[in-house]
Amino acid sequence: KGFSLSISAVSQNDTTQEVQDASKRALAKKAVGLVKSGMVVGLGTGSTSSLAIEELGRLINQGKLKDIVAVGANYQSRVLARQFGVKTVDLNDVNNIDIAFDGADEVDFNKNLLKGGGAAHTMQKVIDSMSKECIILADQSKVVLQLGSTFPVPVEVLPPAISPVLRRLVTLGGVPEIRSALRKDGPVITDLGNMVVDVSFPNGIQNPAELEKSINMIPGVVENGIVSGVVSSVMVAIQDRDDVIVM
Ligand code: ABF
Repeated sequence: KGFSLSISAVSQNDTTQEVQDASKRALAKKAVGLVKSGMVVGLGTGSTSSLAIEELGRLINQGKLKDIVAVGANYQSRVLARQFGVKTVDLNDVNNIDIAFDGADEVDFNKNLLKGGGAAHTMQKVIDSMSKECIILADQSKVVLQLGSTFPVPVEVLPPAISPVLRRLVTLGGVPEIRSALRKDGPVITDLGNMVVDVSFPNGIQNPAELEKSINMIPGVVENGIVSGVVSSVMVAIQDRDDVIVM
């Protein structure tokens, strides 16, 4: 995640991981089967989206898909796209996106998402929300009854506004923690140059759409990881049955 350019799913050895990887790959293949020649494709981040990028490249290189251009949510997805032969353009060079593939940290049964584990949720939300069709790729461990059950809400914040934003997040019932970088003595800095605050809500998130708006109303907040009312369908890989369910 983050700035790593490797597809972490492919480098693991243990059997559980291999089964999980195989089901993620099957999911990616099924999703990319929805792409048609001439489409503008939005590329999300994370291990499952990375497999979708790889699969898209495979179909392009085999000549099964033609005239595809893609827009990537962050450096990771853009670099991977080039690596696998998918042509990328700047988001500002396209008027619309036909289909976008993205991952999530949590998905509820109303197709609301919690994103931002990879600190790329701001641009992911821009791409996902401008796509005619936004497809989320998830494994069954991501499906929850209520958002916030297993992950805090990531909030991207302008660094000079960090203290007032932290105070306002507390007034919303949150417990904020600045995300720090692994192997570095300092905060995570996003592709956009901002900090990330992970906010847990001990009383639960009853209304994701309302909380999404309330957090984004705080001056100094760039974007938060709740995504409501954007997703067209969620494709969930069911490992035990080697199957995919579409929500
Ligand atoms: C991104 O990648 C994020 O919003 C989410 O944090 C993560 C999901 O990654 P994975 O597919 O590896 O679980 O889409």
